Amino acid sequence: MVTVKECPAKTTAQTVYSPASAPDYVPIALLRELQLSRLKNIVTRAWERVPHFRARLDERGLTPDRIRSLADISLLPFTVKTDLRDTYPFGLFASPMEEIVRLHASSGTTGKPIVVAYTRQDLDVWTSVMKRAFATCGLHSGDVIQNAYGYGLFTGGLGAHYGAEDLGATVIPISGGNTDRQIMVMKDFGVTAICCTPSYFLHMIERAAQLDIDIRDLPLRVGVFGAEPWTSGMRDRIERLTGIQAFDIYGLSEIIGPGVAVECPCQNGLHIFEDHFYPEIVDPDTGNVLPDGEDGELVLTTLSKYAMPMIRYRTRDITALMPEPCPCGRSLRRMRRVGRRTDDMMIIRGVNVFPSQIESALLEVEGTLPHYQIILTRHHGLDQMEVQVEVTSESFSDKIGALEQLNDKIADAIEHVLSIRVQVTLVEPSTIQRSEGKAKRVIDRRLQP
Ligand code: DLL
Repeated sequence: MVTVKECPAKTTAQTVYSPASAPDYVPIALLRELQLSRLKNIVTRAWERVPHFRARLDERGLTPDRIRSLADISLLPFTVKTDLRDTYPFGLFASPMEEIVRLHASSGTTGKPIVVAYTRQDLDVWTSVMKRAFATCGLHSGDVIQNAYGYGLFTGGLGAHYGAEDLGATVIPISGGNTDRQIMVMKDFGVTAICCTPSYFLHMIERAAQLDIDIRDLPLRVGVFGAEPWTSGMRDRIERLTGIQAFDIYGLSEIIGPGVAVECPCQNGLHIFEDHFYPEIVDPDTGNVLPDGEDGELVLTTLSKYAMPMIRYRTRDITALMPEPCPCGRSLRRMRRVGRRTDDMMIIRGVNVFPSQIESALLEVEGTLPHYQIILTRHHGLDQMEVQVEVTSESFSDKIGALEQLNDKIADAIEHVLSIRVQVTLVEPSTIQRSEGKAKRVIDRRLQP
């Protein structure tokens, strides 16, 4: 055990930290030691029990005892989404079915889902990281948490549920959907925190206004939003409209579900629960490990997952590690918020475009709601992009000239970000379909006849 100075934001007392009693504040040397011993264990477990992983190591002439330092992780092969598809449904499991107590699945865009498994111990780890995540957002027993992430095969609902219960908070397991009931519950049950996708919360804000309810008058003070990319501009908008503090939470089914990383009150990057998930950033094209601070693809290794260890999983999420200490005092490294995925990049007239860039541009323009959709089509072999943007009812009732001006303003804002002019179409309020979970930002009509 090591004695270190407590974060000034908390108390000025001297405190003793250990991985068991205060994992978020554990001294870095101790954390690295813990990570290495867990890494060795997990690689051995995967090698002994998962034929797919063993074959990959054999191809490279590697055995688990070759892992002597954390840097040696770069010797290990990557795991990619197709590895999960190719071994569907249970091929990557490292535990017998008698020890697996839960399955979840992520729908995926094509064909069969990805199936993920948990032992009792894995569920305990998941609960503990989610509990830590909620505590990081300033929640505690006495808070009333409305959990509007979907319950079911999606990991959001149950993942948040058990973490919130373990925290001692009162959980309302409302799941997604039925927005009027969500608002009634939020108001009548004295809800202090809400969990859902940021796009769904935006829809709740809008619906509350239609019902003449001002969220600022309610006891709601915290939002724990994730499962999809959202910009810091969107956060500002949400906080301004509701008076709550909006935190970003990140995770993915293949690794555990929600609870891989979360923002602290500094709201500058997400602390990764590094005692369970080892992060690397790689160049998406070459797979080479990139230095801290550089943007690249996040690769995660589960350090304590029994049922389905994931070694160097390529998340396709683009971010960077922020090695500088955080003023909150947590020793866990941070990653920048995830705004892009390697696979949601569109190439329009030779320019790389991500949906989050469109969102940032729209948030700069008054008179629009951040409800938008990108329609991709192909004319004579060239990709075309149309951005449909909902305007507020006040703007919509304006004269045609004012709407044309707004259209130009939006096209200018997008051009400023992308350096190309795209077609902008203003649509009436409530025309773009609202999602109760992850928003569908891009409609791809390029392959339609
Ligand atoms: O979305 C788990 C989750 C539930 C996270 C609730 C947070 C809150 P999947 O359905 O497997 O799992 O989708 C994982 O969603 O690889 C990212 O591309 C994206 N994603 C998740 N959280 C964020 C976030 C859950 N905070 C995929 N910011 C990931 C940006 C996110 N993207």
